[in-house]
This record gives sequence, structure tokens and C-alpha cells, in this order.
Amino acid sequence: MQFTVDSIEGSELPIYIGGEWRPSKSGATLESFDPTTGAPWYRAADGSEDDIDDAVAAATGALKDPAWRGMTQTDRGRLLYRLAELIEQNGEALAQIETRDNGKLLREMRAQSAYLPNYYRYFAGMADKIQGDVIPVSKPDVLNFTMREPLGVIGVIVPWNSPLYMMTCTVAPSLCVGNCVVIKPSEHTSASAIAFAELVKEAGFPDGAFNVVTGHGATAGDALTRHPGLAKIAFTGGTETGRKVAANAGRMLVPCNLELGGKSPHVVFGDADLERATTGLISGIFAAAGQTCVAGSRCFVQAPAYDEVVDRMKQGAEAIRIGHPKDEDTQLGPLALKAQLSKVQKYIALGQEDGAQLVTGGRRPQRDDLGEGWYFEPTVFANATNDMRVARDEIFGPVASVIKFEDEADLIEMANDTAYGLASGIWTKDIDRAMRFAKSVDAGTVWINTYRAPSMMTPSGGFKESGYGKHNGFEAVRELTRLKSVVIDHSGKTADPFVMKLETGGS
Ligand code: TXE
Repeated sequence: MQFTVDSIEGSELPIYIGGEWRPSKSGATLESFDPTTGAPWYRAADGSEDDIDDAVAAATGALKDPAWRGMTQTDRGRLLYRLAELIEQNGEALAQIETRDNGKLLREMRAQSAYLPNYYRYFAGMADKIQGDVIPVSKPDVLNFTMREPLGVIGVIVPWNSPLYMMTCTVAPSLCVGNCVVIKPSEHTSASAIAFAELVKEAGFPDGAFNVVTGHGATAGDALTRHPGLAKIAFTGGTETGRKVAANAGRMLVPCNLELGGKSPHVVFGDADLERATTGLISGIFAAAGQTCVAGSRCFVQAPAYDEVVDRMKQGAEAIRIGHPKDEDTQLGPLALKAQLSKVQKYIALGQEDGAQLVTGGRRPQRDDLGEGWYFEPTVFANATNDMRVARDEIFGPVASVIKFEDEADLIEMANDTAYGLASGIWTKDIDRAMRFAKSVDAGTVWINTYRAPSMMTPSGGFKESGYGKHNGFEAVRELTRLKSVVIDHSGKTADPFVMKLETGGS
């Protein structure tokens, strides 16, 4: 690969449009920072409306090009398989780039790079299995069937917390069904999408099917979501940005898939195996330093188990090894952005102001070896209540608010008393209770005796202010195709156009 951590370091990255790498039209660049030191490490092209126009034009051109439009499903699947192989061969380089750019653990990024090929293979296998239905209309000589067609050009806006994975959730099914994509990565993590473009090119996708314009959200991102050439927008990011994206899409009458934030309830009943449950709570909030949309940041614990679980969480949090993300022993790396660090610090103050009890954490680790990196200790607030700001707002950092509940009715009311509805989890040995919870909770995903267990086969997406639309599985294909209904009258007669026959019998 030409783009590796070493070649990116200190360089100016181009954008990728129509199969070509080039600087932004204005020549502007933006700086990207290493979260372990806070120091700049490369510059990315700062794309503007002009670049977005070019990228959408390239994608539109590819859509019309027989090389893509006329490609059989089997051949599209073959290209996706080839891409999966290339990701596998270059997984280490991709993982190193992600870790350097967003500070996530190298171990985790390696695991992600090992998982991504399977994601592409899954959709490679699906490419030639997308079919319509024959609809049994109640007219004897009429055949009605449906077919799924590509939507067109998809604008994909990606956040910084898991750039390649979040991008893949839309790119793999989009290419599977024959769409073209224009990616706008986060201005904080531009590098991996550009490196990935190299693999897409090498895999043999026609030029223009996959394009990347790096740049700021308010300029390049906004221009993409206002572009009349799009057929759909897939956005992952904060709820407030999601509202702007949806407003732009609404003006263009273009559908959106919005994967926004969360404040997910993660529940422990007194009958649960408390050791397992607490390990679940800890990994649900402290994995990836809490920077995941599904983080179980509201921990609800039933009264009889409350003190023991808080104590176990304290011990568990204090045992977490904070360190450089490339170190094999590290369990918690830095936050990805300086702004996230400030946000977490602000919420520590708000939690205390609102009366939550700081049990552990709440500060940057006092260690010289961590230098100016954006590290933060895993933090547990006990005696939190659902109305406190630490329990209402998405912090997107390693901060757990532990809330006591008495019984199921009490729990469901509190769990659903949130603006969000992305994910949820419950630990209990009582399957009837778990199922009652699964049916009552306002969350797009319910994990029972497990947490944060994603799969490319599992449809996922949020309710309420966590957004709408689904990723993964065949749901992703439904989201990224349009359904056409074809009606054939083979009676040999033409119906009297002035007589409206709605159902019943004769044609
Ligand atoms: O997200 P933004 P930020 C949440 C999390 C975090 C908060 C803010 O709580 O603290 O959002 O993070 C692009 N038009 N999540 O500010 O701004 C932007 O360039 C079009 C949850 O980083 O939403 C980037 O590519 N695009 C989350 C992407 O949107 C715009 C992941 C996300 O950035 C734009 C990240 C605009 N006007 C943050 N403004 C999750 N669901 O996983 C920005 N962007």
C-alpha cells in the first residue's frame, strides 16, 4: 500500500475522485492530530463544495457507465470478494493508521481489520441473491412482480470513532447492490478512507464507484448533504448534526439513514450472576474509552445488588490498564479528540454539581509517561438519578452513571425516560423477565446476558433521537435499493378504461 503510517506522517493527503488522487480544488488542507501526544501528524485535503460536485459527478458517471451499470451481480460479488482479500492482506497497515489517527487500541483495530473482510464477503455472497417477489394480486390474468434496483449515488458521512467500520456498514451493501458512493470522513480521521480507496481501486471497481472527499463537516459535509445528485444520505455522528443532515435531506426529498448517539440503559437484576454482569457493565462503558454509540452509559442496578455492583465496578475500573494504544497490555487508550476530553471533564463537574457520588476516576491519569495525551480515567458515578445531566446527555467517554431501581415497572419507566433509543442490555437469570424487558424497552437492539455484541448479520439502528434506518443483514439491502412493481396483463384483452375495477374476479 502506498498509504501507510510512515508515508502519511508529515504528508499532505489527497482526495480520491473518479479513480484519481488529487489535492482539493482550493488547495486548502486541514491538520490531523495524534491523540497520544496531541501533536499534528499529517494534513488532509480540506475539500469544499467544488470537490463534492466533482465527486458526485464522478459517481453519477459511473452509475451510467456500462462497466458498472451492466456488470452482473456475480461479478459485483467477485469484486467484493477481491476487496475482502486485499483488506485481509493489508489489515495491519489499516489498523496502524486507525490507531494513530483516533487512539483506539491497536489490538482492537487489528480485530476490526480482521473482521472487515468478512463484512465484505457477506455482502459479496448476497450480491446475486437479491430478488423480488411475485405478488398474488386477485386478478386471474395479471402478473405482478417486484424487483430491487440500485438507488443511485449514496452520500456517506462517517465519524471519527470507528471510521473504517462505520464506512463499511454503508459501503459494502451499497457496492453489493450496484450503487456508487461519495464518502466524507470525519475531519479528525481522514487517513483510513484514503488508504482504503487504494484497495478499492486495486480490487478493480470501476472509477467513480467509490470516491472520498475529506474536509470539514460544516463545508464539505454540508455540501454533500445538500447535493441534488444524491439518492440517499447515510450519516453517522452526533444528534445535533443529524438534525441538520435530515433537514437538508428533507428539502431535497431524499431519504436518510441516521445512526446518531445513545444513552443506553444497561440493567442488572438482583438474580443475575453479578460477576458476569459487572464484567458486562465494565466492558459496555469502558471499552473503546466509552466512545461508541452503543456504550452502556446508564447502568441500572436493582436495589439488593446495588452496593455490591458499585463496589465491583469501582474495583474493575481501577484495575483497567491505561496506556499507549499500541501497547499490547493496554486496556484503555486516550480519547480521540481534545474536544472529547474537554466534554468529559465538563460532565465530571456537572455530575458532582447535580449530586452524583464520584466513586472512582474523574480526572486525567497522573502519569508522566502519558505526557500530553488525551487520556482520562475510567469513571464511576454512584447514586446517580435519571434526571441528572450525566444520565441524560451522551458524554461519549469512559463515564458510567449507576442508578438504583426497585422493580421492573420502576426500571422500564426510567430506562425509557430518555431522548435516545439505540441499544440496551439486561442481565438476569429469569428469561420471562428478560423477554418482558425486550418487549418494553425503546431501543433498536436488546442484548440479554451479553453486551456490545455486533454482527454484520444483525440488523441494527436506533429509535427516537438515536436516528432511523438499519445497518447490516438484508435490511441494509432493503435500505439501499428501490423496489419497483411491474404489472403485466396477459388476458389478451384491454380493460374498459372508464370502468374502475379494484379487486375481485375478472380482469
Ligand atoms: O460529531 P459530528 P462530533 C456524538 C458524540 C460526540 C458528539 C459530537 O456524543 O460527542 O456526537 O461529535 C460531519 N453537515 N457522536 O462533533 O459533528 C463531520 O465532519 C454534514 C456519536 O465529532 O456529528 C463528521 O464527518 N456533515 C457518534 C461527522 O459529521 C457534518 C459518532 C460526525 O461529526 C456537519 C461521533 C454538517 N453540518 C460522534 N457537521 C456515533 N453515533 O457513533 C459535521 N459533519
